Amino acid sequence: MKLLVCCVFVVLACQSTLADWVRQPFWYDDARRDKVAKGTVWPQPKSIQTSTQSLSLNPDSFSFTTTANSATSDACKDVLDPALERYRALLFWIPADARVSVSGDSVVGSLRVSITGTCTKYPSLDSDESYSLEVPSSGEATLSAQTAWGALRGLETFSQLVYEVDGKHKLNVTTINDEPRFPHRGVMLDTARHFLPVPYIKQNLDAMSYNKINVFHWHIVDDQSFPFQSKTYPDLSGKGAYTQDNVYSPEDVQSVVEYARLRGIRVIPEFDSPGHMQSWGQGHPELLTSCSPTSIQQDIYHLGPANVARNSTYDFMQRLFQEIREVFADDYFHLGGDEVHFQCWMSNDEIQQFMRQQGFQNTTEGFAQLEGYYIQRLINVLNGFPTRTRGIVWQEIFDNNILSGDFTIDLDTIIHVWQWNNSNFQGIQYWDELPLVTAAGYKAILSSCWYLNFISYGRDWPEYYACDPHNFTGTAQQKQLVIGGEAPLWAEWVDATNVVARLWPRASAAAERLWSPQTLTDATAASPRMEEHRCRMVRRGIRAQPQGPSYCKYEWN
Ligand code: CP6
Repeated sequence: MKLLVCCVFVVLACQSTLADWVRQPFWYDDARRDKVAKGTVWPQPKSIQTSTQSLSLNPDSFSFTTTANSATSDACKDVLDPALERYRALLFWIPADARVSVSGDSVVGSLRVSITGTCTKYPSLDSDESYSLEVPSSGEATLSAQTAWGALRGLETFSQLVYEVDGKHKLNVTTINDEPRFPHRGVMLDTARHFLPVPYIKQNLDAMSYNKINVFHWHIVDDQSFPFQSKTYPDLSGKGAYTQDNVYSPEDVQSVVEYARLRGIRVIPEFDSPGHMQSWGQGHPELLTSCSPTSIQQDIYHLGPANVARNSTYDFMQRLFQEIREVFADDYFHLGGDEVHFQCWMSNDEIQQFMRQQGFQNTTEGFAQLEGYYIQRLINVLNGFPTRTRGIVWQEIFDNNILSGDFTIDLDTIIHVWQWNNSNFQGIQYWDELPLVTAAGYKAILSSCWYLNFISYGRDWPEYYACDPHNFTGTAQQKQLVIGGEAPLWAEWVDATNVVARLWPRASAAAERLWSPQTLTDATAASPRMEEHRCRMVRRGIRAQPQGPSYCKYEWN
């Protein structure tokens, strides 16, 4: 009897939750979603006025024109011209044989692009991405930006305004003034747990540009493999890659960096050390610390974190980083610094002796100081480069400094906050960490709440959408130091078969949080627009997964 009551209870409880999850939203019917979400923009612009008056585009005669200012300078054209070509293809997706003539309709004949500032070869943390866009009821549409990067964002918005009605490309009379809330809006891909072929990286760069994401954080190597092919140290990938087909040659990296640049995306390399370096040890065991057999062994080779006691380690890193700096071209370099286990260092005589020399105690605090010492020496390497280069480090480096009571890391280093606290992981909550990091004067980027490698049943993007990098107590000056965030996709359970669907459209939730006004928080209101955005990505060849029951005309493509 008890069992029966229990079963009935479980069945009822499950039914109600299932019903909640699967319940059709009010816009389930595609015709109704069309009414509320057609031609909507993701991420939502800062300011947008849309009229119900609709205009048509004529694929045969529509033109892009450029105003004779910076837009016609070589530096701007370098980025703008290929972008106009890409957006022409994205604008007119209705197949020629399904198009209906727009003669007699009010038509937007052209989009005039104007760039009023100067253009730089690469996007950077302080690039201006603002733009304004005007689609008037007659005459030509205009897009104005300070830089080519702003023009790219405006072109993306313009392309999203266009929707299909009965074989015609339509858009409404609209005025937009837009700029991002945060300058650092990233996605992190891990190509060490599984190799990701270059075409998949490029497809994700396309998707990033559809979401106005401007940073590709490339976690390129880790314990499991070293796919970066170095000219200086060929054994790193020669012995540390899964196979010699699974490597990124200098040309591969260069082509990814160029593909990203043309989309206004920075590529920030991460070469994680002194932990997570097992694969480096395959070709260069001398870089790593030998753990004594009695210590907790990190792997079958009995090698632990970098041997930070040897000058030769720093010389090696200096030469390798120099090569990396040249091929990646960004002003920032992610040094890692996460998850270092101190037991191996503790067990090694050379390290012990070095610590005594440095005056570090044989305690957790002492090892925290040792790691800080190592990272600061790498930052000194970056500081010595001909082109100014700054470091990004995972939060442990900052936490270690607090622990050891001794701030040794340069203040222009960015602290990357990734931890959280729950029953599965005991770290610091980001709203407790960000006040400390920013009070100490460091810039911060947030990832803790955007771990896309976690999956669960149902619609999970509203959770990502709810997270805000300014969700902590602090002064305006402290808030200012939080420059944005990144959605990381750790790849233990991700490879080329599932990377796109796992990332999109879930990363879009973080993209809107990082671009749009802070007051835009209602996920229910955003749902039809999200589904429209997902369907648009599918239409453009990005196989983004659905976010609940819905209809997308292009899902069979
Ligand atoms: N690899 C590296 C990882 C992780 C980190 N660094 C990680 C930790 C916890 C989770 C997922 C990923 N796999 N190098 C932490 C920054 Cl849940």
